[in-house]
Parts: sequence; C-alpha cells; structure tokens
Amino acid sequence: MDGLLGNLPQKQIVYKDGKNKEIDARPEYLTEPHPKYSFWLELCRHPRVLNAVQSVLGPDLILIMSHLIVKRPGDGLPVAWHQDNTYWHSVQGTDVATVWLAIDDTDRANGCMQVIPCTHEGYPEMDKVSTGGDDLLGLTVEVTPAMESAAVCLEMAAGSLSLHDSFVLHGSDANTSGRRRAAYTMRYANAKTVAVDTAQHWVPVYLVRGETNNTDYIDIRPGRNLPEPIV
Ligand SMILES: O=C(O)CCC(=O)C(=O)O
Repeated sequence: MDGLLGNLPQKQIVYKDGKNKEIDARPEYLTEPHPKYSFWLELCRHPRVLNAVQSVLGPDLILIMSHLIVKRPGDGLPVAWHQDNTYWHSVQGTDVATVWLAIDDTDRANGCMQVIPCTHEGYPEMDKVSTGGDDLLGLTVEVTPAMESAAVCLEMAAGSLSLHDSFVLHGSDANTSGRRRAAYTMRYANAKTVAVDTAQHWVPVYLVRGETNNTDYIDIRPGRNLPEPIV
C-alpha cells in the first residue's frame, strides 16, 4: 500500500457530485487495485475472507470490484450516508455485499465506518441528493434524525473485517485525528442470482468460489493461477 500511496498521480478522474470529474488526487479514491496487483487479488480470494462472504451470500461467489479508502491524518474526507447499489448500474440483483477490511485501527476520531441497521430491508432504492460539501461522493440520501440516531459506529482493530449489504445505509465522518485510517473494501455478489453486465462494468469480474454459467467471468478459484496483472 505504501507504493500506491507514494505514487499517487497528480490528478484523478472520480465519480463525484453525480458525474465523472477530474480532481487533485487523494488516497480515498484508490479504486480497483486488484486487477493490477496480484497482492490485492490474492487477498480477495483468501479463504478467511471468502468464508465470511459465503456466510451471507452463499457458496457461489464473484468478486465485482474493490476500493482502497485511505483517510490521511487530519484531512481525511467524510463519506455521506449512501447505499452502494445505486452507484453500480451494471450489477443487477440484491445478493451483493462488501467486505470492509480494516488496515489501520479505526474508531470515531479517525472516521470509522457507520451503518444504520436494517435500512436494507425490502431493498429500497433511495434517491440521491447533493451534499453541497466536500466529501467522497458529493451525494447522499435524506436521513431523518431518528434514523441517524440509530447509527452504529464500527470501531475495529486492524486486520478485522465487517460485511455490509449493498442496500444498507452507511458512511463515515472526516478523519480529524492524527492517525491514518486505511481500509480495503472487497465487493462480492452471488454468482447465480446476480447478473453483471460485463460490457458496461469497468473491471473484470472474477469467479472466486463455487460455480457459474457465465463464461465472461475470470476463474480465480483457489488453486487456479492468477491472470497476468492488467497494467
Ligand atoms: O470507508 C468508508 O469510510 C466508507 C466505505 C464505503 O462507503 C463502502 O465500503 O461502501
């Protein structure tokens, strides 16, 4: 990760404020390291990670994307309340979840993840509105004070992971501490109940466990060789 942080480009194109835009690069936006570096792809098929995912999504699993979200000490961006699924138009289905792996210890002060429990029930698709502020996405959803007061902070030790549904409301505050807050998010779906339009999707989709009929997915189930990194 130090290599990635040390080699941040000057500018990045990111999806923010509802469109692709060029910004001064920030380490919160290190997207899709897994097709480019076998270290990250290997992590995405680690049996301990996949066992956790299987416990919620079942035995047939695809890896659909990943993001490194690194909040620097002092000025790490907040992430406003959002649902992941409304950003992923090439992914159709509800059996989709994210593994959020803590790379650093994370707590309220350095901007740990927060979730509003049960907001995924019934799979509502909430409308997005502008935050009007400087945060990771520039968009949020309307959250009532009662919903917000139910939020749970996921304070976690480095090396531990949480799982969240792609419809559940979640976000995080700015990092106002003197400590970095880095996390790696690995996004998975049930290979049989979720369809990914690989022509529209921006990274390859990998079969990591179980079976699929979709021949577009790259088979990296444990024991298979990893493909050459995509530069
Ligand atoms: O790491 C964070 O603070 C937010 C993560 C997030 O929004 C996600 O994993 O979908």
